[in-house]
Amino acid sequence: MSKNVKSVVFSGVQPSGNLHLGNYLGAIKNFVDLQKKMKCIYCIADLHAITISQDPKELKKNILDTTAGFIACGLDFKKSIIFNQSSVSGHAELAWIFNCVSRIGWMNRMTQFKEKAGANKENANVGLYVYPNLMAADILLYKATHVPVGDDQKQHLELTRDIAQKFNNDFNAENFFPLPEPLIQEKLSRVMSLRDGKKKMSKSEESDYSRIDLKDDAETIKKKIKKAKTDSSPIPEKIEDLKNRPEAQNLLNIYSFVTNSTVEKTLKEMKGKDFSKFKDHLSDALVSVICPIGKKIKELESDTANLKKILKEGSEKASTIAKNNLKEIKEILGFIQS
Ligand code: AQP
Repeated sequence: MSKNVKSVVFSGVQPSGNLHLGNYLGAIKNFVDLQKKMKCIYCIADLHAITISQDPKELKKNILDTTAGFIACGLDFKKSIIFNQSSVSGHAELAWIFNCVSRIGWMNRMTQFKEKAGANKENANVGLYVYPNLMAADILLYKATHVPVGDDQKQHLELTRDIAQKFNNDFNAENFFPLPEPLIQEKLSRVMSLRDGKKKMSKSEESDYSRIDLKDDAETIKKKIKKAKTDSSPIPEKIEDLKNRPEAQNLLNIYSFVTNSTVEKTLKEMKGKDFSKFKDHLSDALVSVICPIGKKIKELESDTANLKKILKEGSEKASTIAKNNLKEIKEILGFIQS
């Protein structure tokens, strides 16, 4: 990144259900750390959420709940811009422009579409297919330079860089869009499902027992961890011995991350123990990190007027930046602006 490019952080979370441990450890925790160092813009990605069928009443509630979740996790709406995506029309406008820059071949490589569309691809909505172009628009509308995301979004970030580069080349606009860099948690880039260590923890997974929600109370967390899938072997001594034990690896990763330790140290401490014993330690660690956040979310959710006010103020700030950048983009494209 050239020295005179101003650092801007952008990221978003879909209001497609309750925030969970994966969203927190993989993304939102990083959002909070970054706001101490850089200008940050965080959106509740409601336009992305409708790529999967949503009940309008439920969606409205989820947008406010996600806003409460952001703040409860430590985002400061005075310092960072927090808003919902659909209230800034520039996201949809730039996404259309990028639909005309991006290539079908690029879209066809996106693994998230393949996973989410499943076997019935022909019946998937077009929005789900071009989701990565909207994500590129979200980021580049603010000329963001850094994007904190979980490991699952890495491929979409690479596509964003391709789109930025192609736009700059096609329109002779050297360095107009920065090539944004992903900021991925090194120690824990992907939290896996508690039911299947090969699948990521996800809001839309049917079983509640597959994830820890940030609003889960202590009892629920303990119950979910107790039921979490493991295997019959005890905790090994060496990391190499976790190789074909994805569920064991996942629980040890989570424990090490939330206790600010490393997997090596955890193995030293826990080697030879049964998973049932280890799970008690894991539950205690999770309860101490998650329950205070859940309590705060519930408090914030009770004042919807306040949450709407926060989003309105954020949307106004985001719109000002978006409008200025879109003006430049339209000039580059040759549109007449009245
Ligand atoms: N399991 C995960 N581990 C690490 N990071 C994760 N993220 C999501 N799941 C994990 C990160 O959280 C941010 C917000 O994600 P999102 O809600 O916008 O979309 P998603 O990645 O599709 O998350 P879900 O929970 O799986 O939602 P649904 O089920 O609605 O699709 C992103 O930075 C993501 O990497």
